Amino acid sequence: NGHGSCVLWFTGLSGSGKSTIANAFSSYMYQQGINEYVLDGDNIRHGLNRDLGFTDADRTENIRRIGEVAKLFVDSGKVVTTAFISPFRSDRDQVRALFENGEFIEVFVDCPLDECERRDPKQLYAKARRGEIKDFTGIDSPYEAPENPEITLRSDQLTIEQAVLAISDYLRKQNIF
Ligand code: GGZ
Repeated sequence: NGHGSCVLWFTGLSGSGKSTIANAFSSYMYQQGINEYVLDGDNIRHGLNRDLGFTDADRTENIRRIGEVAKLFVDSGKVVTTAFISPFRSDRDQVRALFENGEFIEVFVDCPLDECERRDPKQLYAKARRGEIKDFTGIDSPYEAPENPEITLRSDQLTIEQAVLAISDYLRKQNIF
């Protein structure tokens, strides 16, 4: 299958839709016969990174390791999708530096905090507001939005299908698909 390998690095707040869009795009790629894999909290934070929590230092180490794993997948010829908050710009930029030009595609899942908080599927924002979870991104831990992401998805204004199309359009224009 003659596609290029790359990493689609999703970043955004908890509840912004990163995992939902990443998994929808993964299904789309699978149907196209693309050799792809998704890294997310389920397969990374419960395994390789189970020793890490949510301090700034632990988040930095989480993203560093995920970047290195993503690099291995890209070297093996896959399109790898990652879905982590990755709140710190410098951490994302260090991951970017592991890749060749054009291989690291930052996908900013841009959803206003009040909308993420309104969705609150796991009631984590409510817990953070009550002080039951500390260092929660957007509440008492920072989120540094990307300054020049390759793709921005206003997830509060797009359907999942529109988001999938926006990513596939970008990859086609870059001659990756
Ligand atoms: C942010 C937290 C926290 C804190 C637990 N802050 O919505 P979710 O539940 O399913 O996704 C969030 C996930 C964030 O893990 P990441 O590995 O993506 O974060 S980072 O990139 O910053 O390392 C949320 C849950 O874990 N969660 N505590 N304090 N999100």
